[in-house]
Amino acid sequence: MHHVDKAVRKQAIEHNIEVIKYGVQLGSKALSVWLSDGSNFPGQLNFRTAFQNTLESLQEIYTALPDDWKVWVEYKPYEPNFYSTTIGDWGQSYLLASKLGAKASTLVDLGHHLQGTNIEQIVSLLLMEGKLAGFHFNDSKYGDDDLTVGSINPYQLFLIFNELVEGMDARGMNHATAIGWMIDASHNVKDPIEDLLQSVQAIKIAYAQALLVDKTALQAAQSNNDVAQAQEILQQAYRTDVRPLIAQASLANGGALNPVEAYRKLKVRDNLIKERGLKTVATGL
Ligand SMILES: [Mn+2]
Repeated sequence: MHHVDKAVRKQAIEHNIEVIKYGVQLGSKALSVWLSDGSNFPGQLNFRTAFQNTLESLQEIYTALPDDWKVWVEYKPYEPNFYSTTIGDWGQSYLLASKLGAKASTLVDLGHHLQGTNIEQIVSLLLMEGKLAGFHFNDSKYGDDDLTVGSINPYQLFLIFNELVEGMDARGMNHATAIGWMIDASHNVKDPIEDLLQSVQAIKIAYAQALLVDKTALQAAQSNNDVAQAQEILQQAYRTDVRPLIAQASLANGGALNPVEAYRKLKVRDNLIKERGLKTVATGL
Protein backbone atom coordinates (compact mmCIF):
# COMPACT_ATOMS: atom_id res chain seq x y z
CA MET A 1 0.00 0.00 0.00
CA HIS A 2 2.96 2.36 0.55
CA HIS A 3 5.26 0.80 -2.08
CA VAL A 4 7.54 3.21 -3.97
CA ASP A 5 6.25 1.77 -7.26
CA LYS A 6 2.81 3.12 -8.10
CA ALA A 7 1.97 0.00 -10.11
CA VAL A 8 2.50 -2.15 -7.00
CA ARG A 9 0.31 0.17 -4.94
CA LYS A 10 -2.35 -0.12 -7.62
CA GLN A 11 -2.40 -3.91 -7.20
CA ALA A 12 -3.02 -3.54 -3.45
CA ILE A 13 -5.76 -0.96 -4.06
CA GLU A 14 -7.48 -3.16 -6.63
CA HIS A 15 -7.31 -6.12 -4.27
CA ASN A 16 -9.14 -4.12 -1.59
CA ILE A 17 -11.76 -2.95 -4.08
CA GLU A 18 -12.29 -6.57 -5.13
CA VAL A 19 -12.76 -7.48 -1.45
CA ILE A 20 -15.44 -4.77 -1.14
CA LYS A 21 -17.31 -6.39 -4.06
CA TYR A 22 -17.33 -9.76 -2.26
CA GLY A 23 -18.39 -7.99 0.91
CA VAL A 24 -21.40 -6.47 -0.85
CA GLN A 25 -22.44 -9.95 -1.98
CA LEU A 26 -22.10 -11.19 1.60
CA GLY A 27 -24.07 -8.28 3.08
CA SER A 28 -21.09 -6.75 4.87
CA LYS A 29 -21.01 -3.08 5.78
CA ALA A 30 -17.35 -2.50 6.58
CA LEU A 31 -13.87 -3.09 5.25
CA SER A 32 -11.28 -3.80 7.88
CA VAL A 33 -7.75 -2.91 6.75
CA TRP A 34 -4.59 -4.07 8.46
CA LEU A 35 -1.41 -3.36 6.55
CA SER A 36 1.87 -5.16 7.09
CA ASP A 37 3.75 -2.33 5.35
CA GLY A 38 6.80 -1.12 7.19
CA SER A 39 10.57 -1.37 7.24
CA ASN A 40 13.19 -3.53 8.87
CA PHE A 41 16.15 -1.16 8.97
CA PRO A 42 16.74 2.54 9.60
CA GLY A 43 16.99 4.47 6.35
CA GLN A 44 14.99 1.90 4.40
CA LEU A 45 11.98 4.21 4.14
CA ASN A 46 11.13 7.85 4.03
CA PHE A 47 8.45 7.83 6.73
CA ARG A 48 6.60 10.79 5.27
CA THR A 49 6.49 9.34 1.76
CA ALA A 50 5.39 5.97 3.14
CA PHE A 51 2.57 7.61 5.08
CA GLN A 52 1.49 9.78 2.13
CA ASN A 53 1.50 6.82 -0.26
CA THR A 54 -0.59 4.85 2.24
CA LEU A 55 -3.01 7.74 2.59
CA GLU A 56 -3.34 8.06 -1.19
CA SER A 57 -3.99 4.33 -1.55
CA LEU A 58 -6.57 4.39 1.24
CA GLN A 59 -8.24 7.43 -0.33
CA GLU A 60 -8.79 5.45 -3.53
CA ILE A 61 -10.29 2.58 -1.52
CA TYR A 62 -12.40 5.05 0.46
CA THR A 63 -13.82 6.44 -2.79
CA ALA A 64 -14.83 2.91 -3.82
CA LEU A 65 -16.74 2.29 -0.56
CA PRO A 66 -20.52 1.97 -0.87
CA ASP A 67 -22.40 4.83 0.83
CA ASP A 68 -23.45 2.78 3.85
CA TRP A 69 -20.02 1.23 4.39
CA LYS A 70 -17.20 2.06 6.78
CA VAL A 71 -13.48 1.48 6.60
CA TRP A 72 -11.67 0.44 9.74
CA VAL A 73 -7.95 1.17 9.98
CA GLU A 74 -6.08 -1.28 12.21
CA TYR A 75 -2.66 -0.47 13.65
CA LYS A 76 0.16 -2.67 14.93
CA PRO A 77 3.59 -1.66 16.30
CA TYR A 78 5.83 -4.42 14.88
CA GLU A 79 5.77 -7.76 13.09
CA PRO A 80 6.23 -8.69 10.28
CA ASN A 81 8.50 -5.63 10.13
CA PHE A 82 10.84 -4.92 13.01
CA TYR A 83 11.99 -1.32 12.62
CA SER A 84 8.89 0.63 11.57
CA THR A 85 5.29 -0.05 10.70
CA THR A 86 3.58 2.53 8.55
CA ILE A 87 0.40 2.33 10.64
CA GLY A 88 2.20 1.56 13.86
CA ASP A 89 -0.02 3.01 16.55
CA TRP A 90 -3.39 4.56 17.22
CA GLY A 91 -2.08 8.05 16.48
CA GLN A 92 -1.05 7.10 12.97
CA SER A 93 -4.32 5.25 12.40
CA TYR A 94 -6.30 8.18 13.79
CA LEU A 95 -4.42 10.59 11.52
CA LEU A 96 -5.27 8.49 8.47
CA ALA A 97 -8.90 8.03 9.58
CA SER A 98 -9.26 11.78 10.14
CA LYS A 99 -7.84 12.65 6.74
CA LEU A 100 -9.98 10.01 5.02
CA GLY A 101 -13.31 11.22 6.38
CA ALA A 102 -16.37 10.27 8.41
CA LYS A 103 -16.57 6.70 7.13
CA ALA A 104 -13.09 5.90 8.44
CA SER A 105 -12.17 5.08 12.01
CA THR A 106 -9.55 3.32 14.12
CA LEU A 107 -9.73 -0.38 14.90
CA VAL A 108 -8.21 -1.55 18.18
CA ASP A 109 -6.75 -5.05 18.23
CA LEU A 110 -5.90 -5.74 21.86
CA GLY A 111 -2.69 -7.57 20.90
CA HIS A 112 -1.37 -4.73 18.74
CA HIS A 113 0.33 -2.68 21.43
CA LEU A 114 3.74 -2.54 23.01
CA GLN A 115 3.87 -4.05 26.47
CA GLY A 116 2.41 -1.83 29.14
CA THR A 117 0.40 0.36 26.76
CA ASN A 118 -2.71 1.76 28.43
CA ILE A 119 -5.28 0.42 25.96
CA GLU A 120 -8.30 1.62 27.94
CA GLN A 121 -7.06 5.20 27.70
CA ILE A 122 -6.77 4.86 23.91
CA VAL A 123 -10.32 3.48 23.82
CA SER A 124 -11.62 6.37 25.91
CA LEU A 125 -10.12 9.05 23.64
CA LEU A 126 -11.09 7.37 20.37
CA LEU A 127 -14.66 7.13 21.65
CA MET A 128 -14.57 10.79 22.65
CA GLU A 129 -13.61 11.70 19.09
CA GLY A 130 -16.18 9.37 17.50
CA LYS A 131 -13.31 7.47 15.85
CA LEU A 132 -13.47 4.09 17.59
CA ALA A 133 -14.27 1.52 14.89
CA GLY A 134 -14.42 -1.40 17.26
CA PHE A 135 -12.26 -4.26 18.46
CA HIS A 136 -10.35 -7.29 17.57
CA PHE A 137 -10.61 -9.03 20.92
CA ASN A 138 -7.89 -11.39 22.06
CA ASP A 139 -5.33 -11.49 24.85
CA SER A 140 -1.57 -11.48 25.01
CA LYS A 141 1.34 -11.95 27.34
CA TYR A 142 4.17 -10.75 25.10
CA GLY A 143 3.02 -9.36 21.76
CA ASP A 144 0.44 -10.22 19.15
CA ASP A 145 -0.11 -13.60 20.80
CA ASP A 146 -3.77 -13.90 19.71
CA LEU A 147 -4.64 -15.84 22.85
CA THR A 148 -8.18 -16.38 24.08
CA VAL A 149 -9.95 -13.24 25.28
CA GLY A 150 -9.54 -12.88 29.04
CA SER A 151 -7.07 -15.76 29.35
CA ILE A 152 -4.12 -13.62 30.46
CA ASN A 153 -5.30 -10.26 31.75
CA PRO A 154 -9.03 -10.19 32.54
CA TYR A 155 -8.64 -7.03 34.64
CA GLN A 156 -7.40 -5.12 31.61
CA LEU A 157 -10.40 -6.43 29.67
CA PHE A 158 -12.67 -5.14 32.44
CA LEU A 159 -10.96 -1.73 32.44
CA ILE A 160 -11.45 -1.51 28.67
CA PHE A 161 -15.13 -2.35 29.04
CA ASN A 162 -15.41 0.18 31.84
CA GLU A 163 -14.19 2.91 29.46
CA LEU A 164 -16.41 1.57 26.71
CA VAL A 165 -19.59 1.64 28.77
CA GLU A 166 -18.80 5.04 30.26
CA GLY A 167 -17.75 6.54 26.92
CA MET A 168 -20.64 5.10 24.92
CA ASP A 169 -23.17 6.27 27.50
CA ALA A 170 -21.61 9.75 27.46
CA ARG A 171 -22.20 9.92 23.69
CA GLY A 172 -25.58 8.15 23.78
CA MET A 173 -24.27 5.30 21.64
CA ASN A 174 -26.00 1.96 21.22
CA HIS A 175 -23.77 -0.60 22.97
CA ALA A 176 -24.68 -3.40 20.59
CA THR A 177 -24.45 -1.71 17.22
CA ALA A 178 -22.36 1.45 17.45
CA ILE A 179 -19.03 -0.31 17.04
CA GLY A 180 -17.70 -3.50 15.46
CA TRP A 181 -17.38 -6.41 17.90
CA MET A 182 -14.88 -8.93 16.58
CA ILE A 183 -12.74 -11.71 17.95
CA ASP A 184 -9.31 -12.05 16.35
CA ALA A 185 -7.62 -15.04 17.93
CA SER A 186 -5.65 -17.97 16.62
CA HIS A 187 -5.16 -21.33 18.28
CA ASN A 188 -3.93 -24.72 17.28
CA VAL A 189 -4.10 -26.46 20.63
CA LYS A 190 -7.83 -25.99 21.24
CA ASP A 191 -11.05 -26.78 19.46
CA PRO A 192 -11.65 -23.34 17.86
CA ILE A 193 -15.36 -23.45 18.68
CA GLU A 194 -14.65 -24.08 22.36
CA ASP A 195 -12.17 -21.23 22.21
CA LEU A 196 -14.84 -18.94 20.76
CA LEU A 197 -17.27 -19.98 23.49
CA GLN A 198 -14.66 -19.12 26.11
CA SER A 199 -13.96 -15.78 24.41
CA VAL A 200 -17.62 -14.79 24.27
CA GLN A 201 -18.02 -15.77 27.91
CA ALA A 202 -15.04 -13.60 28.91
CA ILE A 203 -16.49 -10.66 26.98
CA LYS A 204 -19.90 -11.08 28.63
CA ILE A 205 -18.29 -11.21 32.09
CA ALA A 206 -16.20 -8.07 31.52
CA TYR A 207 -19.21 -6.23 30.07
CA ALA A 208 -21.50 -7.21 32.97
CA GLN A 209 -18.84 -6.18 35.50
CA ALA A 210 -18.40 -2.83 33.75
CA LEU A 211 -22.17 -2.25 33.95
CA LEU A 212 -21.90 -2.77 37.73
CA VAL A 213 -19.50 0.15 38.24
CA ASP A 214 -21.16 2.77 40.42
CA LYS A 215 -20.59 5.71 38.06
CA THR A 216 -22.00 8.38 40.35
CA ALA A 217 -19.80 7.26 43.23
CA LEU A 218 -16.79 7.05 40.90
CA GLN A 219 -17.35 10.57 39.63
CA ALA A 220 -17.63 11.81 43.22
CA ALA A 221 -14.39 10.04 44.17
CA GLN A 222 -12.65 11.54 41.14
CA SER A 223 -13.91 15.03 41.98
CA ASN A 224 -12.72 14.64 45.56
CA ASN A 225 -9.33 13.26 44.51
CA ASP A 226 -10.19 10.18 46.57
CA VAL A 227 -7.89 7.75 44.81
CA ALA A 228 -8.40 4.85 47.22
CA GLN A 229 -12.17 5.11 46.92
CA ALA A 230 -11.98 5.22 43.11
CA GLN A 231 -10.01 1.97 43.15
CA GLU A 232 -12.49 0.45 45.64
CA ILE A 233 -15.38 1.23 43.29
CA LEU A 234 -13.74 -0.31 40.23
CA GLN A 235 -12.55 -3.40 42.07
CA GLN A 236 -15.89 -3.85 43.79
CA ALA A 237 -17.39 -4.30 40.32
CA TYR A 238 -14.51 -6.41 38.98
CA ARG A 239 -14.54 -8.76 41.96
CA THR A 240 -18.27 -9.42 41.70
CA ASP A 241 -19.00 -12.92 40.43
CA VAL A 242 -21.42 -12.20 37.60
CA ARG A 243 -21.40 -15.76 36.24
CA PRO A 244 -24.77 -16.76 37.77
CA LEU A 245 -26.32 -13.62 36.24
CA ILE A 246 -24.88 -14.43 32.82
CA ALA A 247 -25.99 -18.06 33.07
CA GLN A 248 -29.51 -16.92 33.92
CA ALA A 249 -29.58 -14.51 30.98
CA SER A 250 -28.22 -17.22 28.70
CA LEU A 251 -30.96 -19.66 29.79
CA ALA A 252 -33.64 -17.00 29.32
CA ASN A 253 -32.43 -16.54 25.74
CA GLY A 254 -32.47 -20.27 25.00
CA GLY A 255 -28.73 -20.64 25.60
CA ALA A 256 -26.76 -22.95 27.87
CA LEU A 257 -25.86 -22.54 31.54
CA ASN A 258 -22.32 -23.61 30.77
CA PRO A 259 -21.60 -23.27 27.04
CA VAL A 260 -18.43 -25.38 26.83
CA GLU A 261 -19.98 -28.18 28.91
CA ALA A 262 -23.15 -28.15 26.80
CA TYR A 263 -21.10 -28.12 23.58
CA ARG A 264 -19.26 -31.23 24.77
CA LYS A 265 -22.32 -33.06 26.13
CA LEU A 266 -24.28 -32.44 22.95
CA LYS A 267 -21.29 -33.61 20.90
CA VAL A 268 -21.74 -30.64 18.60
CA ARG A 269 -18.40 -31.15 16.85
CA ASP A 270 -19.03 -34.88 16.19
CA ASN A 271 -22.51 -34.16 14.89
CA LEU A 272 -21.28 -31.42 12.60
CA ILE A 273 -18.61 -33.74 11.21
CA LYS A 274 -21.25 -36.44 10.57
CA GLU A 275 -23.49 -33.87 8.93
CA ARG A 276 -20.70 -32.89 6.57
CA GLY A 277 -19.63 -36.47 6.01
CA LEU A 278 -16.05 -35.35 6.34
CA LYS A 279 -13.27 -35.72 8.83
CA THR A 280 -12.35 -32.23 9.94
CA VAL A 281 -9.65 -31.07 12.28
CA ALA A 282 -9.07 -27.88 14.22
CA THR A 283 -6.78 -25.79 12.07
CA GLY A 284 -6.55 -22.66 14.19
CA LEU A 285 -6.16 -20.46 11.11
MN1 LIG B 1 -6.49 -7.96 14.19
